[in-house]
Amino acid sequence: MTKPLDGVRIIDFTHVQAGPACTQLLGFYGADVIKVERPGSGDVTRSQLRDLPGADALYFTMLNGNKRSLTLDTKTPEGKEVLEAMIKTSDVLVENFGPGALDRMGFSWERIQELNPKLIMASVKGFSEGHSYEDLKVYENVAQCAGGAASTTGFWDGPPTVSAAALGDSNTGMHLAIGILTALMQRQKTGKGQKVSCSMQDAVLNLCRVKLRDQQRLDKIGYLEEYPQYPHGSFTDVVPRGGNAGGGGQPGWVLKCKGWETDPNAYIYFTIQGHAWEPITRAIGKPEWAKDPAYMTPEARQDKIFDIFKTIEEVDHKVRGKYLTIGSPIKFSDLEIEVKPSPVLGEHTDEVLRDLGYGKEDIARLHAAKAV
Ligand code: CAO
Repeated sequence: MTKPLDGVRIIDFTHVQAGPACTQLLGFYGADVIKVERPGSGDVTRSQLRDLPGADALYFTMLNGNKRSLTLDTKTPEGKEVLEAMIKTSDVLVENFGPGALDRMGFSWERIQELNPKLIMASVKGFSEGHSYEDLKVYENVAQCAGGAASTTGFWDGPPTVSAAALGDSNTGMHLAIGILTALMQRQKTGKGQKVSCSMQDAVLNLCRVKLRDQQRLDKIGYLEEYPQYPHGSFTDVVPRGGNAGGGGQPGWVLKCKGWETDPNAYIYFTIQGHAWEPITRAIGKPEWAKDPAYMTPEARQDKIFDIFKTIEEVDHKVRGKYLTIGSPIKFSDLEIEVKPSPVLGEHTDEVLRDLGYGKEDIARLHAAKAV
């Protein structure tokens, strides 16, 4: 079956999570993703948090399916020569090295354009170009703090809290994938490649749009009526942590279900939408609240919201071998996505070199020079 990205060749110069999440997605959709890793060691996640001795860790396998693996030391002259050949014959180069690493390797954006003006170069960095922190290396949780997610997550009497969702890593990778696809579309019109970059801070901030909305409302009126702090608590000049509050027009909270004393996940997220109020009052045995002006509207209920939630909680609710991974979160009506396993380190080195036109002797020479 023809895949949408068939024929798109991607040099996958990524590691850890933010970059690999992006390129795996493009691999799901048919791109030929060639993961370039340092000989001998490879992506650090191959050996991080191993659950099977000698086998690539789940951290690696779950982010590097649908790729081929080439080992290449791009700091050796021979390795540079192979990378140059790849740049000349590829459509996209994706990287998430520390700032400046690619330039130090000898592959600045200017040099890449000389080698292949049609190439799209896509990068993830912690902070965007021109930012005072642009030179910093960044991991997930730093981005969650810098992008406003951590300070607005958690409970008001506790510290800022990071999310279990990879808002800094995989989220940035997803943003970058959109950027790459957009640049491929533009290239169809202009014939030219371009540089696409997404900072982890910006990608987190993009998901914290409503918190920025709240900050501006707070600056103006001094309170946020949908937060648990209203009307009894107090506000400072920054958006507070709202616990599990809905954050929109409908109040919501995490409520205990039957068995919560022993099951850490016996909880349900409960949202009271306006039109659902009347049936809720019947279900919780408080039909008189349906028409009571003190409970009828979200505004009237806000100062009693925790008593209401308490009433609801009293109600009863009900080697490697195979590994579990997550396929494409995006579904298509005309595309069947085949999820393939991640490659072992260097599995496709000779195959990729042959694709580039290297003969037997040349391949032997590169192995002897420890460039691959
Ligand atoms: N051949 C030769 N050298 C290679 C190589 C290869 N195949 N692959 C990597 N290297 C080199 C790089 O060129 C770099 O060399 P310098 O000495 O010139 O800097 C060196 O390996 C280290 O690369 P790095 O800075 O990317 O790695 P690190 O472990 O020190 O930092 C990370 C990791 C993630 C903090 C950093 O890469 C980073 O900030 N990336 C951008 C933001 C990002 O993506 N963060 C999310 C990571 S997921 O949580």
